[in-house]
Amino acid sequence: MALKYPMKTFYNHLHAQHQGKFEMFRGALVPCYEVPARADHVLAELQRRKLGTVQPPLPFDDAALTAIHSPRYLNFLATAWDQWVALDPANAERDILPSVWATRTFRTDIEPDNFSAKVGLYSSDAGTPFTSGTWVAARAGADCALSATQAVLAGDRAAFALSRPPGHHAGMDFFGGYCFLNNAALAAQHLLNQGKAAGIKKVAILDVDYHHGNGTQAIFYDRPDVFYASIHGDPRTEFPFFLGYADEMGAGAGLGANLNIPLPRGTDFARWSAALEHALQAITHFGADALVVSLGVDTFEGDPISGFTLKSADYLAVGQRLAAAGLPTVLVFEGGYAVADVGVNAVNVVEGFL
Ligand code: FKS
Ligand code: ZN
Repeated sequence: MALKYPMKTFYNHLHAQHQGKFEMFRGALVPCYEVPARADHVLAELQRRKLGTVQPPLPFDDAALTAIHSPRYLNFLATAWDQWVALDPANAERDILPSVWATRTFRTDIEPDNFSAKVGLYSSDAGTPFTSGTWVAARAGADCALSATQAVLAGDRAAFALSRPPGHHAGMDFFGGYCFLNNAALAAQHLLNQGKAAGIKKVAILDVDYHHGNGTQAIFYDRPDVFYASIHGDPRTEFPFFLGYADEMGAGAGLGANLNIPLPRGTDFARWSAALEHALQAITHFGADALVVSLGVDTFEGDPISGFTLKSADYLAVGQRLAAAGLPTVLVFEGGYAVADVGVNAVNVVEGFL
């Protein structure tokens, strides 16, 4: 296949180190949906179609992480597994799952000594197991997002960070929704921090994952230099439930730099692509100099945990429309749980873009 230009994919070669066993669902532990095979399928499909080059990430130092995440949260992530196993050597065979949280009226300025309390302080749900290899995988995933950003800063039209665990539910100081480090936020901030010479002053994040990227929105909510736009399942019925409503438009200096387009379960591509048009027009109006796409393909009709009805061929059109925005673009892989189709769907976006 003829390529107008090659696209670099930065593949997280350590992603399979993060392999949760179970997530809590309606009082039972059920097998995780966010499995290593997801990324394996995307990689295989990229290679099958020979779309660009696949490479491991470059190593970035922790300063790129502290631009988004708090030091005490990063310290927790880096040490959590050792603390867990120190409680009981038998814990080495069990994942960490949160079970207690600092909800309204509780203090969050104190990090308790109790390990379960620490897990609760730094998390938002019991669907996100932390495993022996979670930190190593998430850290390499951040390097993928930063490497793809670096490629775009160096002049590439676009680059793809192919990694898991995903990122858009991770906040400044909490994990949840299968996410630990917010890869899209790291990419956006890196574009701003390193993009001065390239004339990058404003960045847009377009989140097309089925779920609202509550972490990303919250990180940039009061910022005028990062526009966050998201098309997602209505949080009244869909995860993450407590953020992602249409009346969230940003705060303070960031007022007007946040756009949520919640859509009902059952939404088809006609309605979804009208929302995409709306979001991209808002991004153009904002005057973004670069684009980060939170690329989830759980909008697919066959997705087991989502409610939209996009078909595989639709993702080609999505990629074409993203490219037509004409911005330097970092694509960051997020959700998509129809494991057998996730490769075709994600790579259709890449191919459509090219
Ligand atoms: C299923 C409950 C599902 C959690 C859904 C998390 C979605 C994660 C995602 C990401 F992109 F981050 F991976 N609850 N029994 O797709 O948004
Ligand atoms: Zn999702």
